[in-house]
Amino acid sequence: MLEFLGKKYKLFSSENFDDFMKALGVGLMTRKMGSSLSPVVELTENNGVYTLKTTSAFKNSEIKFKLNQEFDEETIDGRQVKSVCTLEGNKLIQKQKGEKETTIEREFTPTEMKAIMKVDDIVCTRVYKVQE
Ligand code: ACD
Repeated sequence: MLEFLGKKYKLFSSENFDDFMKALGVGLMTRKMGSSLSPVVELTENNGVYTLKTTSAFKNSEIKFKLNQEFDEETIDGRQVKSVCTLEGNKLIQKQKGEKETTIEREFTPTEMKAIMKVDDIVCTRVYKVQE
């Protein structure tokens, strides 16, 4: 069992999230709200089905997927995309194909999770610390 499954990671620092959202066409009010939040991310697995939950005071999101299998996803900002997730060691790599292609790489350690999110030429880095 992967040691980071079932751990809750809370946002600690964030760089370029506003530019990332802007490139996706997210409006000003939602961007302001999105930037002010400290979401909690949790990845779990049951019989090969992974669940990635993101919770915050404003919006919650939950996606379920099998590794390497394309699935339909509605993103937090309401885009309809085709996503595929792969796991490379402790790194969950999510590729979303839609009007824009985005990649979210989440690297888990026992104490923190680092998400690198890319769209166009924008790179957004968010670091989350494990909640005890
Ligand atoms: C996180 C949030 C990851 C968000 C990644 C992609 C979403 C794209 C744009 C965000 C749009 C609106 C922002 C609103 C809320 C942000 C937090 C919501 C959490 C469910 O993993 O940190």
